[in-house]
Formats: sequence, C-alpha cells, structure tokens
Amino acid sequence: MDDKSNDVKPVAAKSIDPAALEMLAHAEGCGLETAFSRADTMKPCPIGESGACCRICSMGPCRLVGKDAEEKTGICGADMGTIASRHFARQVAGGVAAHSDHGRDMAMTLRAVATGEAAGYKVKDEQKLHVVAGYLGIPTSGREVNEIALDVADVALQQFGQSHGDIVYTKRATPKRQAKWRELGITPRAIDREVVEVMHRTHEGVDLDAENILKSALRCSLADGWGGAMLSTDISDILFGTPSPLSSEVNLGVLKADQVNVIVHGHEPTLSAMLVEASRDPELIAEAKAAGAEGINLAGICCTSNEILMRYGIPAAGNFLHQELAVLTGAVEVMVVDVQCIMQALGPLSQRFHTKLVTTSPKAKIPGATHIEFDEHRAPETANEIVRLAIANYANRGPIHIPDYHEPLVAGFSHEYLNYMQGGFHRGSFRPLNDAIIAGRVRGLAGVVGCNNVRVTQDEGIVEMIKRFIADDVMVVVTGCAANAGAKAGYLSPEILDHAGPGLREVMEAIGIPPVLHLGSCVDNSRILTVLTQVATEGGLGEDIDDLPAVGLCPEWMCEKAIAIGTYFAASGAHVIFGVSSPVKASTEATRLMTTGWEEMVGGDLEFIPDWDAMYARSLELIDAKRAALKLPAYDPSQYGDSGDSLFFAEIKRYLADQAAEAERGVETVGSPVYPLAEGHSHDHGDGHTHSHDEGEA
Ligand code: BF8
Ligand code: SF4
Repeated sequence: MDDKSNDVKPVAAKSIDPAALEMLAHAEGCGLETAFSRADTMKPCPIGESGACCRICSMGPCRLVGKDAEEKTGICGADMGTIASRHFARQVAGGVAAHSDHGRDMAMTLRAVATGEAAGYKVKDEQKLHVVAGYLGIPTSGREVNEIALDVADVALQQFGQSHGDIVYTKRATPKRQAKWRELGITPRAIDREVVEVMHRTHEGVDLDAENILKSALRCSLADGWGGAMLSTDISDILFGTPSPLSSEVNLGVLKADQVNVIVHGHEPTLSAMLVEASRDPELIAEAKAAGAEGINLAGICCTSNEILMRYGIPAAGNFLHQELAVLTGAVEVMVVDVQCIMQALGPLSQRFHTKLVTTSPKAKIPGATHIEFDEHRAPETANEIVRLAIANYANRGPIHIPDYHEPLVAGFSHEYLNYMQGGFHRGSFRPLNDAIIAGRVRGLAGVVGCNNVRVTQDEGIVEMIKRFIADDVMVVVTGCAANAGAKAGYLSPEILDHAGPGLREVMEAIGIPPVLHLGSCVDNSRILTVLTQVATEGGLGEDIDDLPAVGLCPEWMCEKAIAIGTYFAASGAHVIFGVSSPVKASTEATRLMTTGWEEMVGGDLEFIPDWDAMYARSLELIDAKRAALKLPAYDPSQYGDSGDSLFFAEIKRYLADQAAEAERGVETVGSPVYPLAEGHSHDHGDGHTHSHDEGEA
C-alpha cells in the first residue's frame, strides 16, 4: 500500500464515493485542480514521512537515510529513535493545542453567556450543566443557571493554566486507570502546560531519550482526551443541547439547485448554531425569495457539520476531501469557515466561481477570502450578515453541477442517550450491551474515526472496516470525517441492520439502536472515552478500558489532531490502529516503544497498518484476545439466528419514507429528530411547516 500510494491513481481509484468521482471528472472537464489531482504530482517526502528528518535546529535539517540509517545520528548526535519520537511528540502537542484551544473557545462563550454578554446564546441543556458542575465540584443547589454556568466556565478555563493539581476530568477515568497514570507520572496537570512541556522537551538539546519523549507525549495527549476535548464536548452540549438521534442526509446532493446554499466548514459550533437560526429566519427566507431563490439551504463540511448535524439535523455536504468539490458545484453562495482542516486551496478555487469564501476566526485567515470576524458578543448580527451576503450572491451564479447523491442517515448518539436507551431516564445503564458482549452476541466494540487522506482511496478504508465489523457482530461507533464517510456509503441508515451479523442485529433491535452509531465530531471522541469507561465499570468485562474487547481505528488519518486522539486512546488503555503510514516508521525503537512498550506500560498501544485486510485481521485478533483474557465464550457466529425488524426500526424507516415522499412533493425538509429526547429539538423546520408525524409513536 505504501508503494501503491505513491503512484498516480486513476480517477476511479481516488474515491469510493460516486459523488466525488463525478465531481473529479467535472473538475478535469473545467481544467481545475483539486487536492486529489495535486496529490498525483506532490509525492510525500519519504524521509519526512517516516520520521527520519530532523529540522529542529539550523545545524540541520539532518536526514538519516540509507541502509544503516538507524546507526547514524544527526550533527548533534541525536539518533533515529530520538528524532522520530521528537517529531511524533510535536505532532501530539499540535493536535492537543488545536482541540483544546477549540475547547477554550467554548468555555469563553459559556462565560460570556453566563455574564449576559452573548446575545443569542443561552444554556440550552440545564441538566447537562448540573452534571458537569458535579464533575467540576461546583455547588448547584439553589443557584441560578447563569451563576452555575459562570463557575463551570471559570473552572473549565482554569484547567488550561492552573499552577498546581491535576486536570479535574481525569477523575472520570476508572480508579485503576487513574492509579496507573499516577504511578507512571503521566496524569496531565494543565492543558497548556502539557503542550508547552512537550515543546520544551523536544527543543534542541533537552529530552534525548525516545522512551521519555514518548511518555511525555502520552501525558500531553491525555490533556486533550480527558481535558480540552472532553470539556469542549460537555460545554457544547450545555450551550447547544446534548444530542439525541435525528435523521438527516449526507453528500453533495444535499445542495439545492434552487436555493441559496450556505456551507459551514471547520470545527466550532458557535457561529454555525447562529447560522442555523439565520437560515430559518422568516425575514431572511423572504429576502431569499425576493432574490429569486426558493429558500435558504444550510449544509456542513467536516466537524462543524457534525456539530450541527447532531443537534439540528442540518445535512452534511461531505467530509474533508469534499470541501473543494462543494465549491466546484458552482452552487455554493457562501462557504463559511472557522478553524482547522480548511484547505488554503479554497481561496483561489472559490475565486474561479461566484462562491464567497468567508473566514470568521481571527486565528484563521486565507488569502482571497472575505473576513467577517465572529465575535460571540454580536453573533446573531454576524450570522445575518453572512446569510445576506449569500442571498446577494445568488444572482451571480454561473452554471451549476450538483451530483445527485444524498444518503439518509441517523446521527446524534450521545453517551447520555445510550444510557437512556438501555434503561430509561432513571435507570440508565450499559447493562444490556455488557450482557450481550459477555454472551458473545456482540463480539466486541470498534471505534472507526478520523480523516480523509488523498494518499489512500477516499472513504475506502473507513467503509471497509465498518462493513466488515458489523457483518462480524462488532458494534461500531463513528465520529468525524469517518462518520461522514460511513454515512455517504449508507452505513448510518437504519436499513443497514440487514447487513449486521445475526447476534449484533438481535441486540441492536432489542436495545433499539443501529449497529453503527454516530457519536459526533472529533472532539466528541471524548464521548467514546466516557462510553468505554462506563462499559468497563458496568461489570462483567474487567475493570478498565484495557480489559475490553475493543479496538480504535483511524484508517485514513491525516492531521496532528488524529495523532493526538490515537495517543490518548492508547494512554487510556485502548488498542489503536492507524492506516496510511507510520510517522515513526524509520525507527525500530520508536515503533517498539509505541506498540509493545506502551502495551506493557498503559495496556493500550498505537500501531500503523496501511493494508486494509491486515488492519481488519489485527482488529479481530485484538478483540478476540481480550475476550479470551476475560474468559468469555469464544465468538460463534452460528449461535444466533435472524430476527425480524423491531418496531423501533420500522418507525425510523417509516419516518425516512415520509421525508422522501415529502421531498418528492416538493416540500423541503431540513431534517428533524426522530426521537424527541433532549430539550431543544423540535419538529419545527422554521420554514413554516412541521411534520404531520405523531411524535408519540417514535
Ligand atoms: O476534526 S476527521 S479531517 S474534520 S481532523 Fe479534520 Fe480529520 Fe476530518 Fe474534524 Ni477530525
Ligand atoms: Fe540535526 Fe540535531 Fe539539529 Fe536535529 S537537533 S537538526 S538532529 S543537529
């Protein structure tokens, strides 16, 4: 696969998504390049790719190459293990910084809401506010919502820069895990501090021991998983609502030929939540109609998309590699971006169309874009301004090309909802799932997460893993661009139950959840940590995450955030497998430390296996080994027969059919929740019509 990935791929091998292939042919027809085509001419540097290049000081860059590369050193004497580990640790720090700074922004917004300075926002989920206050040791009894919210925001902000103590969320890990971290000295202290310390240690001439460097990477990553990312998820839930299942659609076909299309792309839910309101504002819809459009259509790309899909049912236009393809449709009036995973290529590309690229974060500007700075103190005004810019731009459209692919999906599975589904509001638990794993109906659990990467066929690894896992009775959770990939291929539709193995199918029907659960954006990988911790403490499956028959995969990883996530899962006890290629491949020592070394130390590890078959085989091997260690019955696929559809799935199917029928009659549905659980969900589409559907049946 490594060698294959360096070849020029025929167009058909660039993606498994027919919408992407259609748009790539269209791009070629227009003489326009994309990341897919640039990858044909920009080969990855094999030295940097494998971790053998050090550019930490100006005596170098030193590149350790040749057959005896591992016997060579850089000018300062740094060996391959040090060079590869140092680079890896810096990737972890970069990823932690990105996620956690996003978390900090959420805390700042919550603070502004609590002090009454952020018009348009409010605490939407008071129940979650109380739960989070409990984690943070903040009293709630007899206190006003905003008083509690202010304390929550301030304690959250302290986690970034506190001068002593540990990150408070580390207490949410199992007692065994907390003890292990303490014993190893890797309990993270403050988020900013762990990032700074890795940057310090990996400066020229400081930490020169690969094992010690990688240990600091573990600690730093934990500041993300059990710090910045977890805070980000929780505070987003407080502000915008804890997700519960809802249905929507995915892929470029969600763009509408006759509507003003606005795409939100990036990661933060703050401005995009306001854009949801603006796109449903009758006054703005009337303005759009006056401009000749049928309405305003909001869609998302990357994790901003996941944030508003999970909470408002806003359709997803695609994942990371769809960002340029969306502009190429010619049907996007405005693409609004905030932070992370935004390609600079959008600047020049959008100038070839009428599309206005709007940057909104003071941290993220792009040449060629219009900058409309987002400020939580005047968010509704900013959102309205952006939507009006889109409406005004509708008249400037040239020819459009929207590929007609859109798949239905169900998203919005929070940890809270899974508890609720397995025991109701007052007896929420994970007992049914644990029992099913113990009995062998469910073989194990797999998280399939992360990015797209042009160096592999778009979505192929992700979809292959999901498909094989559910057929083999492994329950799957997905987040980020992987969730979107799975959805585009139809794996997040309730229909997919037909593709699940008999044991998994039976259990999912009984609990009333699909076999592939969309848990959210990439910061929401913290939800997976919470789920795994609860499964581990529920009883019958050991005491900690490293006892569980579970595996985490990131088949198409691309960025530093993915590396940070993989590392914090390993540090939390999970076996993690990444595809594409290993950033420490050049060093036998670093590779050994991150696999067998970390397994001995923390029970989890991080492996890089670029071949899909080998990745899958290794996943099952890891899951089955944990089953055996727990002395559970070996998985036996012939043990359980087929079962019929439960009422629950019949209901989802009926709901989706209703939606399709409405669409055929020309009634636009924005997507709405199937199950009214969390407050803040409504069947009101804001465009004057609601579903005639009786919620009581759901
Ligand atoms: O944070 S999966 S390409 S969009 S980094 Fe980026 Fe990767 Fe997508 Fe979400 Ni996550
Ligand atoms: Fe070379 Fe050492 Fe400088 Fe790295 S730190 S560039 S190995 S001299």
